[in-house]
Amino acid sequence: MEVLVYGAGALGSLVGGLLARTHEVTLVGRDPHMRRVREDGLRIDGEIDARVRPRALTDGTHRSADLAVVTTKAYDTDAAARALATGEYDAVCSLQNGLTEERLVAALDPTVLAGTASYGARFVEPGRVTCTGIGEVVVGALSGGTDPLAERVGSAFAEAGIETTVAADMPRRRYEKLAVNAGINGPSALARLSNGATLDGPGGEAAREAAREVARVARADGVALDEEAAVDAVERVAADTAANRSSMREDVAAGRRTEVDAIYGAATERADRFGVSAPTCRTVASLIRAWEAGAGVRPE
Ligand code: KPL
Repeated sequence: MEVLVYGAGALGSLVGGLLARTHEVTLVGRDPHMRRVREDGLRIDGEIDARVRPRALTDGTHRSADLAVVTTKAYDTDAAARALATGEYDAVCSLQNGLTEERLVAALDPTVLAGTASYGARFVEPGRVTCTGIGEVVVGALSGGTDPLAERVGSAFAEAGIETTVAADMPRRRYEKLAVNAGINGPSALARLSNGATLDGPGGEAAREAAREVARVARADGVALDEEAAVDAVERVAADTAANRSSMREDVAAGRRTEVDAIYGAATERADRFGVSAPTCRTVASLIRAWEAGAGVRPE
């Protein structure tokens, strides 16, 4: 299969690199990472050891492939969609944080599949990414049910040796992932703690409550996610990735913009839309946005 991976950050490089073991992969990202991949290939170390040679581009416009996988930061989704709209793809699959798929659907003709990825990835240096934890990629139809395209995409991931599930319940899984991100990312970034320590310490209360709020929003949106299941998911992911730093914790440590709007903004906007109260998500969002403003990385 020909695959274009749009967004060669840590996760995009890892997923693209793993796919490149079996498929024809084009990575789209920034220099100097892309230049190094072009010159010397991509090195994956940590839990997986591989050296692969995907194509590496800094411009993802006017391309075509069977599949485009979107792995940009959530706030770059519209830019990714604009670039992908100039090319031709049978399917587009998002592996991003936040509920970004609707934005892709609004901008693109090809079928947009929902996806989640729980592999741990850390960008080490240009041309090198570390797999910090074997997780799973889950793909499926955005509105749930079965879809032959999702089966095809799932087979392509599995052929490349990626742990893959093709799921018929993506609406629930997307909200569960949002609950996990709302539970772990903000509290871990504010407390400057690893995922495990965040849940185990005093911040664990806010983490669990944020997850419960997302579950209530999901139910108001007609998606069956109960509060206990959302809290279980947060606890499970925090335990599985105990030593890892969440992406928001990494963003704050590096003085970068965060995905606060895609995670907490999505949760609180939907809470408002459905008349559900989400005070914890709102407070965490406000504190992270205050940090962004103070650090000069908050967009106008
Ligand atoms: O997706 C994540 C992130 O860091 O962005 C995990 C590790 C699941 C924590 O929310």
